[in-house]
Amino acid sequence: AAMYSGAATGPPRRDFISVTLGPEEAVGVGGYNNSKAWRRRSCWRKWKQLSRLQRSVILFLFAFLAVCGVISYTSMGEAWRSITNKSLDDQRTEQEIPRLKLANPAVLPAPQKADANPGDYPELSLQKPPKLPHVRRGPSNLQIKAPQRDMRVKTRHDTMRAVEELVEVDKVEKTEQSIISWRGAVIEPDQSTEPPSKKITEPEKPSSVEAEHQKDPVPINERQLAVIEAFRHAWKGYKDFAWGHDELKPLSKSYSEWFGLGLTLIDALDTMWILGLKEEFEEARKWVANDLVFDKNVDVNLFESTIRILGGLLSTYHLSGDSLFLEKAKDIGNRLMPAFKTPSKIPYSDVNIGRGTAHPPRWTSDSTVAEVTSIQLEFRELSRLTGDEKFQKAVDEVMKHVHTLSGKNDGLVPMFINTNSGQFTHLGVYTLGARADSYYEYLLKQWIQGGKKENELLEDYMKAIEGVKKHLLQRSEPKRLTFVGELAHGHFSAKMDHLVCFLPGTLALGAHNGLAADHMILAETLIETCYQMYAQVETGLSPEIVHFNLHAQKGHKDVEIKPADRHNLLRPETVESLFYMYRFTGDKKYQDWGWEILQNFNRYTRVPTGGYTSINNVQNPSNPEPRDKMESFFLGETLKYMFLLFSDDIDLINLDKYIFNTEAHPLPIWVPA
Ligand code: DMJ
Repeated sequence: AAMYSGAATGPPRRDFISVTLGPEEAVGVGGYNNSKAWRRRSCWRKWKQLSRLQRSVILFLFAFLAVCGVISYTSMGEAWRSITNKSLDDQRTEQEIPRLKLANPAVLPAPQKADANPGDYPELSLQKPPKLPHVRRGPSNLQIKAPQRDMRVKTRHDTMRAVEELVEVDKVEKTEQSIISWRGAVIEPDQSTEPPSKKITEPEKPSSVEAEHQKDPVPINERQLAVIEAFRHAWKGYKDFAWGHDELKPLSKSYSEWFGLGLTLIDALDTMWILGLKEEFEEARKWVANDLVFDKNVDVNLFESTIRILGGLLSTYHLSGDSLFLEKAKDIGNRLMPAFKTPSKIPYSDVNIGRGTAHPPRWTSDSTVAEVTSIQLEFRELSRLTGDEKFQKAVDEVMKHVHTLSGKNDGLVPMFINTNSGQFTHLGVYTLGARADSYYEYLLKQWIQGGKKENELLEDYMKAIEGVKKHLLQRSEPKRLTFVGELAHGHFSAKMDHLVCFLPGTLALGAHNGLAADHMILAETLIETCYQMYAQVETGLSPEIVHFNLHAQKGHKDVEIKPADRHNLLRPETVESLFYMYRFTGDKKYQDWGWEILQNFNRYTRVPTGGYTSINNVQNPSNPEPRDKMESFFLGETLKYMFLLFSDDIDLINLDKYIFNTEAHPLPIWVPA
């Protein structure tokens, strides 16, 4: 800036100093010359033009300013330092907080989720949400917020302390973060995915399930929203008319009791968690905490209560981290143990969980093969979690025994086993349907659960699939659909239960885990058949049992239905297999097929006042004859698999980390891939 510019007012007077500091001023006096030499010469000339007095005054002023500068430097230094530190701290604090927030969801898993505070919860949305820190999926009371931290510091000492704290916080938060797994499934140390023997002594070892990379939540799509709507509708019926009872009777607006243990509620717990139904989960949790009592003089079926209750509680424990569910699981697990006190150690079908006594059905001392061989995933997991080997021992013994039994046909097992002799009975009938189905499923799944080490299980599974190929596969007319029939004393029957439709999913799971590639080809063929069991029927819903036409007949489809078999119980098996097929192939046709099925459930089984009902006649769209019962597996399995089928998030129950029990309750794989 010019202290004075007299260019327009005549010749400059000597009393004034003119200092040219920039090009603008030079331009103002005619032409731009900003060379260093010119400027140096100009300053020197002006200095020489000053009087002696003027020069002395200026020199004095410079000297005075220099002294003042030195004096003030010492006292201002401290102030400067503190200001500088503070502003650095503030900068760091502002940057660090968001960084910490991003690195850590500010929602940390709590050891005792029951006491935790409500936290954030993902909104159901069709839009891609803004990038947010990972938020645990699931009810918020099972989450606790990270404490608020005042990062501002006043002194240097405080600054250092704050830096140390930040490092500590970062460390703690990284540790805490490492125990959050997919979408909020929290694995506590005692949930770690180590086999039983290791778990007991090394509870602190985090599993790779826990260390899973946190990803942005995948938004929920329209079809998933439709599943949520269906679930809510079903839940409304259950809540209004059957709360705390086993099954809803939606038409008579009442309930039925099987074990008197709130079966639907327990079966649905992890579905609510996966669907993100916070309020419903909360309410159900309260019922489990306050009203679920196993000390009851009641006979329960060992298999059904294991897969639905024990399985449901264990998976809910894993997903939520809430120890309430583990406590309840231990309780029911212990109460089921008397079933194994038999001469052969093959368990009885029924147990009185209040009295601690067990017995076979009144008319026989046989148990069903599928029942005694499809309780293993749950009891083994209970041993791993509790450190009490007795559960696993009991069920492993059954498998070992069945492995050695004669009476199999190329790996295919009969349907009954005697609890006294331990031998198969009613020999000669082989099916993949009722009474044998999940034996095959659990061979593969136990092998996967245990880290693919138990060779006898794999051997039995592979043999059995060869047996299926050799004895039970046939093709129908006119569409040449490959189906799984039955063998009775050497005679092939073209009968296939809807239950058999678990098989494509299981075969695909095996192929995914490295088993023969032709298992996948068979899975693709069979799931098409299962879909046709829906598509070829008037309501678009499958009957309980179909018979396939082996010979082409004019006007006949592949699928024939007998009057006694034309009911539909809202079963899950086809949707279950569609889910596996979609996960492993990414072929959208499987989603489309599932979508058709959901729409048909809505069309023919939905009860306006709440709930869904089984129907008696899938062949009559104008009157499907509602049966007035909603099975617990509709909420436990069918809707859960629908939701997962429509999801494109492979981490929403990652199949390399979780294994579903036969009631669709996911349990951790002990040595995940
Ligand atoms: C469920 O309880 C289980 O899926 C079981 O394995 C078979 N039956 C029902 C569903 O159909």
